[in-house]
Amino acid sequence: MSGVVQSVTSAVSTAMSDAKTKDMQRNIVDPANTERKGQNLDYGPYISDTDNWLKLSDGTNAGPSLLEDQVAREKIMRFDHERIPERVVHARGAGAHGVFRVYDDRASKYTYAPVLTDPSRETPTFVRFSTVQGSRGSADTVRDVRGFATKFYTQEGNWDIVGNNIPVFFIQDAIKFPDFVHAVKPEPHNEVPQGQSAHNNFWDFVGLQPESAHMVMWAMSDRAIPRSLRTMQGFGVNTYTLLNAKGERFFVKFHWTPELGVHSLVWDEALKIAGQDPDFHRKDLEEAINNGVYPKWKFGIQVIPEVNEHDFEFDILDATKLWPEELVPIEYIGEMTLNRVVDEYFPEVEQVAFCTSHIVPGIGFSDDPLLQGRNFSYFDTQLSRLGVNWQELPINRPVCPVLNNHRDGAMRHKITKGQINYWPNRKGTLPPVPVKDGGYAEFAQKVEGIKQRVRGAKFQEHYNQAQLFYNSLAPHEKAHLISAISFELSHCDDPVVYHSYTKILSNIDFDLAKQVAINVGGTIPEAPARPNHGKKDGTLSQTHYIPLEPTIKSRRIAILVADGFNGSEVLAMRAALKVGMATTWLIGPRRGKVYPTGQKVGEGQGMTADHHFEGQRSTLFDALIIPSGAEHVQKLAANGRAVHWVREAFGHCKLIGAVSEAVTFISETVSLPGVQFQSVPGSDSVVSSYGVVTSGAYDITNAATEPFKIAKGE
Ligand code: HDD
Repeated sequence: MSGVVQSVTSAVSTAMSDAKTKDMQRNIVDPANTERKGQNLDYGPYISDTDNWLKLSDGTNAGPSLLEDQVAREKIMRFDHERIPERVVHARGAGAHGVFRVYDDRASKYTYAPVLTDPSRETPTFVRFSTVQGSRGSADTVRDVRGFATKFYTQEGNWDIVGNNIPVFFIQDAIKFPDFVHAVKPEPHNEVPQGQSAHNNFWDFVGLQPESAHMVMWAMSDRAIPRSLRTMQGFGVNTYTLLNAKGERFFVKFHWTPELGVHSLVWDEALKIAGQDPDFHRKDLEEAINNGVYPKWKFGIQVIPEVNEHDFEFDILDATKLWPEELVPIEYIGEMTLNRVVDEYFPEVEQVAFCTSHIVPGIGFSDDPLLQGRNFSYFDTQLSRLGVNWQELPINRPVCPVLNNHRDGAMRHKITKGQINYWPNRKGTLPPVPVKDGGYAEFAQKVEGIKQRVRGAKFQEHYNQAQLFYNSLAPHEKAHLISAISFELSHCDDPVVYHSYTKILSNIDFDLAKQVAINVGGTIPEAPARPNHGKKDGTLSQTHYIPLEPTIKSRRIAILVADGFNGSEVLAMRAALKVGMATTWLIGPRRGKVYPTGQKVGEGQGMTADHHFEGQRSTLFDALIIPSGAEHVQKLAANGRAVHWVREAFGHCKLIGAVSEAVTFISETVSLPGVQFQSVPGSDSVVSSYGVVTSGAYDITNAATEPFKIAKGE
């Protein structure tokens, strides 16, 4: 097998991080940079009029339109066919380009795949994030699992990790997928609901399918309402294998851990944003990349040598189970940075097609029954979405040359020269490549068994890890989870459903089951269906994933003003926050000019408010600052929407900064429940509880170099 390593790595040239960018450029058209004088028809000629259908007219009366008008017919025909079938799941998505690099060659003890072992390589990647249930036009912030699909354009071909932001799945065997998806998707008789699982059929299904209990806990946790696509973990979910140069095989799970930590919205925010800005997540991704705050994830692997496959109380090939980190630690071997937004949505994000079966030498499958079925399904679904030649589309084609004897089919782009399109042939054209020269090597796995429809013995246990997850949550996370299940079950109007789900919950935690049953009017269990084992794993709570260095990078900070605010203070704050790579947004009584102290309204230079109080709500920001200025504070206090802005931000646990007169505005007018203000002896500062940071005066002298300090609480 060492020959394989040598030949594979020797084929590796220097870093090719821009290989995919260059490849895509072959298809990029830039209307701002063309020698063409203007619009032309698809077959070439210029169009002289694109607004009037050719008619038989005397100039006064319109007259009949003529079918001979190729300009009109081409325009309408192209429009009629703009849509392709949307993905049956994960229809709504956002994507970006990036690069992947390993830190060193430490993974070579597990694999000979250069993408995972060669630190001199920078592999181009494309990531598509998605929600699962809703259709293409649904909102971004709905409660749902998020897809996290990564395409690595390696020099050996494309490798896809088609993962989620949750490490486990609803079902164990792929044959159940159509049932699960039918149950979660809008109900067939009325196509309700859109973008959520809060309906009878979903809860009916999961109530009768206990293997989904673990995943349901995750889906009802804060993981399913992420603050940003950039602050989610990613998981390959399925068990793959790695093959090393000695021919040894290892089971592996893939992990993405975000640099900025794992953060979620609160449910009330998620609900409101779904209406206020349904594109919140895709815009956030674009905004961060355009501002140079490139989303970054560490890439980790959990590895189990083949000989240890059966050492665990769960089956390591069961996708409803995770591998607890205390048993199998994550080894971080590399990182991915997303650094380029797409040029055009449809050809890139809509046409990208992932396949779990797309792996490169050094990586293999396992007998994970969910993965085995997925390998068929993705490859198959692309045929109905994109047609047989989908792998030739710019976003899907590999950066390495592709040559074989596949031919023809609808929309074939490639033109292959020569007389030969079969093997073997008299000229020896395009022979298969032996393993020693880099050909893909399947692992020589010994298999024996009886043909039968079964699942492994350990696949029968469904609750241990659901308990582990629930036990590991922080108290506020548990409270959120209980509210989430209660919200969903409250939307079900068939009592059978909430009775059956309460039973499932009493297998996980008695108090959880009782609380939910009380909330939704379910049957309150008298005794737990099984004892809670009480074990915990700190890595399962998202509070475990905070950034190593506290940072305000990419945070959206609203500065709330009315006319008569302290202008130099605002300028200084903005400069300081910019140093910290946060973005600031001036929110005023109207969009456009607002006037600081010393300038008359309607006169003077003013400053530009980015939005007015109604136009953007507190939900769309991470923190809020109210500068000083007696007049502006008086006006804010008289404006119900401005007062609501602050109350709502407080209710969503946002940090609130207030300076001088604004402190009184907060303490007296807004009167936040539970917030106590106390003067600091010997200074003009006032401190308060619950993340409200106030100051007697803001020192603007060093502001440009010293970021405004926004501390959590005091
Ligand atoms: Fe799937 C899309 C993730 C199980 C069948 N899936 C899809 C996407 C993601 C996942 C992220 C969107 C890809 C994109 O952005 O284009 N799916 C998962 C995960 C699973 C999983 C993490 C469990 C480990 N999926 C799964 C099963 C089946 C499918 C068991 C079928 C047997 N999934 C599909 C699909 C989709 C898809 C129908 C729709 C569009 C597509 O594939 O390209 O084939």
